[in-house]
Amino acid sequence: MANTNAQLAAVFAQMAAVAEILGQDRFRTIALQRASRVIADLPDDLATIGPDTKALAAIDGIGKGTAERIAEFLNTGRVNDHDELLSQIPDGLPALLDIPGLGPKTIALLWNNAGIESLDDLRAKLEGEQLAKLPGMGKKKIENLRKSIAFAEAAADRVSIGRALPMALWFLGQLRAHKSVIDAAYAGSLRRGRETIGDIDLLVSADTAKPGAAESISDLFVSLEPVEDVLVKGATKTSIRTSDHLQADLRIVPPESYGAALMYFTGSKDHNVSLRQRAIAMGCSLNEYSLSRDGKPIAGKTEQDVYKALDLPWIPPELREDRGEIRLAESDKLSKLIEHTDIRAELHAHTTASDGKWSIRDYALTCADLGYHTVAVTDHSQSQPIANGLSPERLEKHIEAVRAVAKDLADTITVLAGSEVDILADGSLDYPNSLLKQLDVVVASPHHALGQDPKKATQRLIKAIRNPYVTILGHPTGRLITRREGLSPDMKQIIVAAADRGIALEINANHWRLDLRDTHARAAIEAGVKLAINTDAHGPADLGEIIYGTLTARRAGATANDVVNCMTKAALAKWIESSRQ
Ligand code: DGT
Ligand code: CA
Ligand code: CA
Ligand code: ZN
Repeated sequence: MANTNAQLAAVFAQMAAVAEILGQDRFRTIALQRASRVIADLPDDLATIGPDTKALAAIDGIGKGTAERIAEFLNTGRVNDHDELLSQIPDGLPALLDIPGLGPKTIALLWNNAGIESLDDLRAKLEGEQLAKLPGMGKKKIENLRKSIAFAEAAADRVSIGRALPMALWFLGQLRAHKSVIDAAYAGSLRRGRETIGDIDLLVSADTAKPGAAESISDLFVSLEPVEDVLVKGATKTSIRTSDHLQADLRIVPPESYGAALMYFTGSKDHNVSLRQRAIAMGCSLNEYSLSRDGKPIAGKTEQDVYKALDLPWIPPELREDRGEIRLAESDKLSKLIEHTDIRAELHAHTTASDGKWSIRDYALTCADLGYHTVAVTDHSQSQPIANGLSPERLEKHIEAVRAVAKDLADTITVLAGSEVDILADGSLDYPNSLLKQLDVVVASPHHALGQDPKKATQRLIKAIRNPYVTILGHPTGRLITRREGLSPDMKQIIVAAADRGIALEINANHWRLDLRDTHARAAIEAGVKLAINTDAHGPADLGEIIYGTLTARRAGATANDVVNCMTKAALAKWIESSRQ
């Protein structure tokens, strides 16, 4: 299974949190947190290395103790120390760690001083006055906690696309290996590229008339290792839940219905309803088996066939939300959407100078290998001490280091000196203009005070946009999908300010962020504002997140022309220059 690393990273993170709740030695907590981060960032799957303590301890950043626990996990699926820690706190307490803004210290306080042992306890006590009297709690914090719980509950039954897509691809790989499977695909919200996914919809084409064929495919499906519960198992539909709480539906259809079924199960429901009405108006009927006239199927093998029979061009799944795409398709006005292979530049990434895991040079060379012509080095600014943000003095040295690499690699790739400058709570930037002036690219992003009220947040971001040296507004809301709501500025005003200044708004491609979100990106494009799609990479593996950014951009209807990262080298240089005032 491809997510052993993620599972182990979560185990270590939870050990760190529980140790902190228990008030254990701070160094133990820090070591466990570090182990969690190292494991999460490993390029190779630990399961492929196997439970060999020596080989594990040879990995950079993994000590003997961590190696032993990893081996234990690979052997038994559990870590003894983890169970031991959990046994010392009430069963309901770890769930509190999932509430955004609620950390181990506060949880310890709530447990020790207010007897809170579960989310239900917390919810009940939040109704009363008592919690506000605890040291460090206060009215404002209580109010934020209430909001966080509501947000976490609303998000609870959906997962990030970054979790669902790798799992879906893994399932498809297994299913395609079955001899009766002719074709297989994922459908549903995942295929439409939504930022969160309710469940994974898988579709298989097989000779369903052949006795036992469909049954043998569903037998294989339910026997796969990640499957924990089988919810439904029938002739054509099987539903399962994985051990990490993802739900997946598998449907098996004959080849002549594969296109119609793919269309139907890709949705969205509203898009389907509109298409069905169109079919009826044409004297036909449309369902998951086929498009039919007088009860006789006329199309169904491929999606293209069905759309064509409906007198429409094929509509990309990301647009199938019934937001006017059918009208555009009718008049042949669908534009060619951006593809991740159109990306030619990365303009937001971190190196070892702040909290990244690679050198300036490795970053640039990895991007050159991907065919990029330009990269910007944008390490954190001074107000981000946790991320090892650069003081003005360190930034000046860092600029020199970037310039040296740039000179060295001039024939290979253009390396620009930049910074991810923190937007402070009042909208001022974390470096003086005299320093920003020396940079080629300034990505200005909010990182803290993300609970600010919308009006303040709007003023804050507009003030940052108006700084004459800003090139890109980075992850504008600071949200973390299913974890943190982030700022809720008036996006219309932000877009007007960005258009006015000629800067780009970022779609941060990291699957936890996808910030700007699809609808805001669409509004930006309509206002003529350029988008930047950046991965915010901290190491080589992160560059792959670009797919989530381009999916979001496609949902916004973006073409390559809307995105600065798709410009030619010369055009990008010119645009960056023109974005300065
Ligand atoms: P999700 O799973 O909540 O992220 O969103 P979807 O869109 O994947 O929804 P899901 O899994 O319930 O169903 C997959 C697709 O199947 C959906 O996008 C459209 C189609 N579908 C499901 N139920 C209906 C229905 O009652 N009517 C129509 N027209 N289509 C449906
Ligand atoms: Ca679904
Ligand atoms: Ca479903
Ligand atoms: Zn960043």
